[in-house]
Amino acid sequence: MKLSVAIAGKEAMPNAFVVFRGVKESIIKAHTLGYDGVELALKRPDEVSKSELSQWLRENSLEVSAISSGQVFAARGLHFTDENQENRKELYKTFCEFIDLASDFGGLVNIGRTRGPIAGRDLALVENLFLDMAHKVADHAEKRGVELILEPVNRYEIDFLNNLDECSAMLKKINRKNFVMMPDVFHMNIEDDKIGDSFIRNKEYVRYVHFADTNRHAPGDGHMDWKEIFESLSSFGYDGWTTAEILPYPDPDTAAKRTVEYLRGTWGQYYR
Ligand code: LER
Ligand code: MN
Repeated sequence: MKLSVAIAGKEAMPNAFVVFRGVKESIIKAHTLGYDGVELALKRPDEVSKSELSQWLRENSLEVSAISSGQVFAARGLHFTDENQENRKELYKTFCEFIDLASDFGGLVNIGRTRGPIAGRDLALVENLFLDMAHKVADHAEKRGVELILEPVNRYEIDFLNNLDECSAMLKKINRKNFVMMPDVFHMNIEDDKIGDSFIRNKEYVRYVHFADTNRHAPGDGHMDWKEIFESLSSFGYDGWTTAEILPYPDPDTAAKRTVEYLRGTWGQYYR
């Protein structure tokens, strides 16, 4: 498995779930601390220059693990299940540009809270709005060789697609090769039955994983059953990214350092 950390630009909202801010500084820190990659949480596709990003990654022997889109929802209010046509156009344009960026960096674009809420509407209507946009972005992603990773998110953040089973059912309906899943163990701890069983039941779609402890602090700082997580993931040969998407507690440097020490230390056998 490979280890990554969630980062954002300097202008990211205070509530962005990232450890470091400022893309260049974050890349240097991630490399110094011993990460293999960074996940870029972007509000807008033009927040980073492609040439600078390549240079910083090259200088620090780091990869982009994925582009994440939570800030598109949190900061700009755009989402897949919006009925407003102007907003849908803006969301589609943003996703196409994220996909273009991912075709050079990492090849994966996340859909977390950007799926949008049900918000009291008829579920069939919401699903149709979601499926319509899902196919449009999947068409563009297919041309660019990019995969879309749908993330189950807990009920306190959004009321649509909360656990892995619900997400798999949606992915079956979408039925596109490049539409897969990004489980986040923080959300799974709230929504799924047994984390290990749920990973195994839904293994065909598991493409990328977010790591945090039960309190959303660094792995090892809560009461998550990491043995169950590593054993279930490795039981089906998962060898992809594990990205720390944690609160910067007690401060960003300590949280990022503790993550590396715990995962590469206690669970080092999975990171070779
Ligand atoms: C939000 O809680 C989260 O986990 C993000 O990765 C998705 O927007
Ligand atoms: Mn997440």
